[in-house]
Amino acid sequence: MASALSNLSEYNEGNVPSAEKMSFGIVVAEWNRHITHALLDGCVSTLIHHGASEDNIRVVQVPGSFELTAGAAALGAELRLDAIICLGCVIKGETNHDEYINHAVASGLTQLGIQTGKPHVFGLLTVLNELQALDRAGGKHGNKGVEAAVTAIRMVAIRHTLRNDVRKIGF
Ligand code: RBF
Repeated sequence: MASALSNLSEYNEGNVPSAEKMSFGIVVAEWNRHITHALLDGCVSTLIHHGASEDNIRVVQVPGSFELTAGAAALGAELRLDAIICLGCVIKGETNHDEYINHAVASGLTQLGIQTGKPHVFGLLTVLNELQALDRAGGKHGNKGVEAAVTAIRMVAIRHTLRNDVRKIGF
């Protein structure tokens, strides 16, 4: 298993563009709050570490992970944001609820990304138990909120680069 071999949150800082002029929305689920708020802390501190201003980060809380897509759509409709990051934690139980929620969020965020042309980052832990979640929310596998922040910054920078390239070419 790749994630057992490395802590993916130990990224190369030099490869991350400046987030100074970028704006971000973060939608965070309240279910498994002790996990999701650890993701949130990692995410916000990483955005700020890379130059984002607190004024350009808007956080919205939704009841559960299933509501992440609707929360992202509402946030994107109200504010001009460069990227939206969704954070949640779905823990497998005795039933298949986790599969329905996880698939709904994955496909909802994919659709929003395509419809809006803006990055919608999937920061949803889809774990078998609480320990796996803790390992990924500041534990031995790093903090997936940090990785979500880096992904958002990189995707916004890619869009900026593409836009500038197209202008230069003259399309
Ligand atoms: N939301 C989560 O974010 N994480 C969970 O682990 C989680 N487990 C759930 C288990 C069941 C059986 C149900 C019905 C809901 C669960 N939810 C969970 C809440 C879900 O994301 C959503 O908020 C509610 O279903 C209301 O739409």
